[in-house]
Amino acid sequence: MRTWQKILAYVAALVVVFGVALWIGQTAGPFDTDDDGHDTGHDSDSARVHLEPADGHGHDADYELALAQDVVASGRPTVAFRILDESGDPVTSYDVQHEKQLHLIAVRRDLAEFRHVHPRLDPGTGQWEVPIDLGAGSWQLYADFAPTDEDPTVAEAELMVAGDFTPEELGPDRLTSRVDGYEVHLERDAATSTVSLHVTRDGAEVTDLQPYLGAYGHLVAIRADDLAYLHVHPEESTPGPEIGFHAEFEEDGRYRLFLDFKHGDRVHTADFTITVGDAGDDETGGGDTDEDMDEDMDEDMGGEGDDHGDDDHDDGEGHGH
Ligand SMILES: [Cu+2]
Repeated sequence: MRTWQKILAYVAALVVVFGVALWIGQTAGPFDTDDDGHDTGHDSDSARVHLEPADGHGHDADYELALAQDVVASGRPTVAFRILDESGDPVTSYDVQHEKQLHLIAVRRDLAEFRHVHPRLDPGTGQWEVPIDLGAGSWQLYADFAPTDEDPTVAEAELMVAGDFTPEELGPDRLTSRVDGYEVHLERDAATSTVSLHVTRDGAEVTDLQPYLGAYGHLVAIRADDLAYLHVHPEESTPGPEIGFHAEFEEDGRYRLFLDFKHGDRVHTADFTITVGDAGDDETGGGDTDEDMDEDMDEDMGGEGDDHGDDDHDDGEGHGH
């Protein structure tokens, strides 16, 4: 009996270890090593995902997010990179969008963790740098920027943060997020391509949201299948309790959404999980049938506001001097 149990436990442990190894193998593509100007034939390019912005910008030139280091230590590493144009030259001049020259989103590839920071540019070299609180794991970086007089675009790279970690399941759809004492409820109207978020605190509607980067909220959507990054544009809105966005989910699938909003002089991040397409009833159900699916999975989001506080309140305008 005991031997039988031991064997079972051993097999179960093997499955867990193998499962984690498999997950890492799937998500950790080949590193995109510096190749001294050789600008074609990257194996990792095929794994990169470019999703066109929802507002009809044409195809963008391909820009590369070239990390100074593909692997960093966990904690608060400084992430350094350059944006390279099609000829491999660093981009040194950017247009300001939402009050910054470049927005850097870091999402752990199981979509459990999210950071939104504003690196500093050395305009002489085109090098961007920013310290980010990063735990161990594989992270997808999205640089959202517009080279001067060019269309806005997004360049991506994978960053490995050394150490042990356990990937989390995406879990069921979750349209209510609790963070820092706030409760934020998401509704999506597929017919009008709108997403609206309703913010309350202690049961009372929040009506004095503070502008953050020129809007009352910023929403990022990442598709779980391929980590595609979806541009979401804020609509004119009041300072709460509703924040409206225009979001066209052109591809079906499961998405994680991250909302940054500012209140009480702090930036808070709420997160949501939705299903777009026939796997869910959101096309017809109006997105209001989910209260029973809420879970307390968002408790662990509490610490993330600190990251925003560090990075967004003291980093100036994101450029050198
Ligand atoms: Cu930003």
